[in-house]
Amino acid sequence: MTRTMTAKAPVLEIPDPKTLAHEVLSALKYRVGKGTNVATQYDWLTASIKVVRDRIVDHWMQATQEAYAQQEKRVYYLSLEFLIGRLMRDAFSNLGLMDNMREALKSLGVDLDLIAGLEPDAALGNGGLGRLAACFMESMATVDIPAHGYGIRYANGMFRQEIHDGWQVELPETWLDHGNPWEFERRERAFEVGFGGSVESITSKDGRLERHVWKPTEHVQAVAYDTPVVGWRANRVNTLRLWSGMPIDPILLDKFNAGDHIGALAESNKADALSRVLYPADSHKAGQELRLRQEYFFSTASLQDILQRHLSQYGDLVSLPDKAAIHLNDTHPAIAVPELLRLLMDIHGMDFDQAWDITKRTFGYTNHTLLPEALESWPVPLFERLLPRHMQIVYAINAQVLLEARATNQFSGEQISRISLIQEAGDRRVRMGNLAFVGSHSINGVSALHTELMKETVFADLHKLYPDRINNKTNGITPRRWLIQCNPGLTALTREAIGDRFLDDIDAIKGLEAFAGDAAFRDKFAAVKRSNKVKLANLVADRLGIRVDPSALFDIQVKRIHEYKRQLLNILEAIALYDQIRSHPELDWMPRVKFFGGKAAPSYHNAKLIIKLANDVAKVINSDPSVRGLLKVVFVPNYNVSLAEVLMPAADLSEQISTAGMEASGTGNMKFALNGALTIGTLDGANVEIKECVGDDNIFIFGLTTAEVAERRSNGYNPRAVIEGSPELAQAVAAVSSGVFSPDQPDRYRELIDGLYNTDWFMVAADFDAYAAAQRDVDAVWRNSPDWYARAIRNVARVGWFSSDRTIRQYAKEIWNVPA
Ligand code: 26V
Repeated sequence: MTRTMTAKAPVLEIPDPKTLAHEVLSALKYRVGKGTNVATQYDWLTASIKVVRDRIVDHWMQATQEAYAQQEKRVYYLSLEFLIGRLMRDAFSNLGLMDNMREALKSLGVDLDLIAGLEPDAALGNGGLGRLAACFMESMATVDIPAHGYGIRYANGMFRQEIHDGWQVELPETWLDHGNPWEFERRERAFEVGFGGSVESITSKDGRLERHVWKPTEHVQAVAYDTPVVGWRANRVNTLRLWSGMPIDPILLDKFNAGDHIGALAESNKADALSRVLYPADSHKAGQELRLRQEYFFSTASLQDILQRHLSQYGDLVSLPDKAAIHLNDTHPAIAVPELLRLLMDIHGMDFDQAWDITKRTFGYTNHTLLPEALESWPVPLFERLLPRHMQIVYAINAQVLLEARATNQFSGEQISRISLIQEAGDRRVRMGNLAFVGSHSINGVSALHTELMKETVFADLHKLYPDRINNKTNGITPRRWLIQCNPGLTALTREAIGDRFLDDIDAIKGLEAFAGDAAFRDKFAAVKRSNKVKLANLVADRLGIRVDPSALFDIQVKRIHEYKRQLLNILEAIALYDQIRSHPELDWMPRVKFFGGKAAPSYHNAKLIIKLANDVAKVINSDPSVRGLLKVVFVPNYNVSLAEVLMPAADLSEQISTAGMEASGTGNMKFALNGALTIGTLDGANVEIKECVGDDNIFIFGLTTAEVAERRSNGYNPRAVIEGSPELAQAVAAVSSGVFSPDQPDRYRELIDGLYNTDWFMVAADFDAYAAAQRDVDAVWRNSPDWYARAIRNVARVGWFSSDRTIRQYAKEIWNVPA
């Protein structure tokens, strides 16, 4: 049956403020158990969420029943990270309740913005990969795809960052302290998860091998917690199902009774550890056993759930690929490939060939990084000890793949060894990227450039063997959170100019283009930008005591701190500019504030040093009277989704300056542009496509291309000579190395400086002059304010294509084979 014939979700009915106020009061009384006289702000928050959640539930059940009745194919998105942030505004806005709810709360003496600010940020992700999963969940609901997200309900998400004396300090994040009013605990939806043990082979009477039985020695259970995900105008409500680890026997009574009180709790602690904490390093493979346990824990629970749902509806598993598309968000759930084979063969009695065919037709896999240090692989001995049956299955898959490779007669021995799922050089390891690749019918990159590089580098040999599997799906962002909600001023102005169609179809934002030449509109646009900058300036004044001028150019680089993202290049340019301002006070400098924000992996030494440098440089520049306020540097602590919602609308300039070839896509670049910032960036990741959309005149591109980076690296790049040949850079580097910014410890940055002089793998020196020149071009355009805003408006008008609705429709059509 086609979708057009299905009954639609209930018509979106918008209750008046009086009704809502009544519902909030009732929720406060009956759900929170408080009266208005004793209610805390948190209680009001909980009551408000309960009211909106109740409304969501009607749409949710309808969508679920509809998917069942229509036998629709479902999408299952497996991801170890969902960086969803706060949900209340999202829900109010998507249900069209924002204005009436604000008024309802006001009538009760409650400030919506105040309680919204108390909602904890669900920080169940590191950065780009996790936030993409959150945007995808919202877009799948919006474009009406029946989908479930599967992940882990970490008790402690991404750590909270504080800056003490310029250094990053990590504190535990405890988002569940006040409970989680959004979720539904499903104790009955629990699956057993085993680890360790051995494999028994069952043979028939005539000696034929019949099946394998895995006998794990450890058992825990995964319990489901469901959070509804509301699409725009509540088109559809989908489910984010997060697993929590629980012991099967909370207390081992025999041990307890024997007096071993600690031993009695051992199982409970082990189960608890599985969903305790999110690994905070997104640039280095974790290597710890607990991480592999987490990966298996959530993969098997999700697959058991999917198979159970499918079996109860269709009665067999042969039809699985027709009714379920399971997507692997990076290799973190790649263990699901041998796990599905195990379930199909060992539990449901299929033979390898049939199970392998079903597996490949069911899975799709997205690669999010080419950095060799981030590609997952697990030591064979660890894999074998924890998952002995999966090890056997990996060998069986490998035998099959290598047979296919050899049969083509196209591969040398070296190529065959690169195709193998087992890395033999050094210690033997299971390559999770290769496993995800061979077990999927589609492997996609996240920008055009990244996808081409995948074909040429990590997956070159597998691409030759299976040439029709790699495809591109350029990332996107949800315009609901990243425009409509976070930038109400620009949304209102856009509605006034071009009407409401862009709210439902972001392509219609193209209509703004016509206003780039309209002086009155440009003034209004500038006024919106200014008020967003005032909001950021106030936040910085409140939290850091730093005063910044909202009429200065707001230049922002916010993202994880990593050498390849080159925050160091930006800091060195700030130092060079500082030097210029002091040595040429007679010149007419354009006032600028450089904002930095981002977390460093706790074990990433150089990244932490870069944070300290940014703070040291800020301290010196901000307190030097000879700068006359023309340059300020601000490091905003604890960058997260909620802060991004303040930063993106306030930016004039978006810094996207990674070494070409190293940033898979970037999504912050898209958020900034949609909010009217101009980009200064390299030809890396999705910047390439942003440039194509906005046009060369509306973006500042500089620096080496991917091919030039490779060429410089292979032709004996000499950073020392480059530094010595650039007076500005040499001066900036000398200032850092002589302790200008660290008088208390002049050699603090020696490692960073030595790295620059001796290796400079990330080509900071090679790109410095081009970057500094591009920054002076920025100043020149900024000086001519009408021209600047015309370009900013063109950015907004031309980046509708980077909506995650577009991305999701492409996945639906080209990978999942579901209507959208
Ligand atoms: C790796 C690991 C290794 C083990 C510890 C935990 C952990 C967590 C994440 C990762 C992989 C991170 C890859 C990643 O975040 N890639 C980013 O994906 C974005 C969405 O596609 C993309 O925009 C960014 O350019 C890319 O860096």
